[in-house]
Amino acid sequence: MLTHLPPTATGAEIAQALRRDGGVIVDDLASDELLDSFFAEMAPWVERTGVGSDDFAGRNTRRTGGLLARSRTAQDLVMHPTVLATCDDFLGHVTSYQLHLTQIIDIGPRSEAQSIHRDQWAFDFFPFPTGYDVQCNTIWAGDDFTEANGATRIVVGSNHREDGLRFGPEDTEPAEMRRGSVLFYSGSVYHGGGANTTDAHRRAINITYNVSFLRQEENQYLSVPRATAATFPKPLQRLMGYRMGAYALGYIDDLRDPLAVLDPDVVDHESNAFGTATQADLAQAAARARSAPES
Ligand SMILES: O=C(O)CCC(=O)C(=O)O
Ligand SMILES: [Fe+2]
Repeated sequence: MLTHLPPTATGAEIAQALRRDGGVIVDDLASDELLDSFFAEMAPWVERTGVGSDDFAGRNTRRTGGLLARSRTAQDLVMHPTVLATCDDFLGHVTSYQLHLTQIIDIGPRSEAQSIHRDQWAFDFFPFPTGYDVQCNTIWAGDDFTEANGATRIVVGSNHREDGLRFGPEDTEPAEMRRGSVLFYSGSVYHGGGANTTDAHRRAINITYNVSFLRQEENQYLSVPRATAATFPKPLQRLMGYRMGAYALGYIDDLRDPLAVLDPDVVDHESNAFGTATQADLAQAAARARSAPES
């Protein structure tokens, strides 16, 4: 059974449930007002989005991305303190994490279920060790999620299973939740969008985060015009990927911090472990990564 936690749950509590089950619901974390203004800002973009071109994307499902470029309110979801506290804990075994993708998933009336998968298969099916998580994902319910309208289906606990498995709907549980609640799920848990057997749309907001040493699924540097990104708060710019991943990943020209392209006054770059790391620090980091698994 999927656990439900109250909106007051801490990042540590959410991450603990996530490590155990691969998915957990936090109820009522976003207000109706926030969601109303988000969907109003996004409406023109959703309207002109076409349906998916294959079964996985959903032939009756519209996926509208670029949320940060298109909606001011999206920042409140992307940077929600409870979400970031959960990512801080769940991905605490790496130097930094980043925004992976932002997307409204609107499953149209009378849609087939999506096949059950792991989101981390996006990384060219690399078989990450069981227990070594590279993603912390959210699906916000933009409408009440019910089994009938296509609530995301989860194979609870499958984050501990081997890679490459196939599951049917009978192995899954629907993440039923009210509008404004959010499903946290790992990149390693088997899941999929449910079949929508109703005449209404099922809207979700999928916002995911991944370790900075892997590539982003939605390219934030190109999805959000640079002039727009330059107006964002620094922590959001960092989260979008204007930062070094680990010691040297993503620097510009003369080893400069990539944030300098948005703000020429930035000269410092975030300190990160390896510049000054001793052998003992490195051994400790390696041990942390190895023990992240089932701890
Ligand atoms: O729409 C959903 O509920 C889940 C979608 C999903 O898992 C995906 O597209 O990777
Ligand atoms: Fe997925």
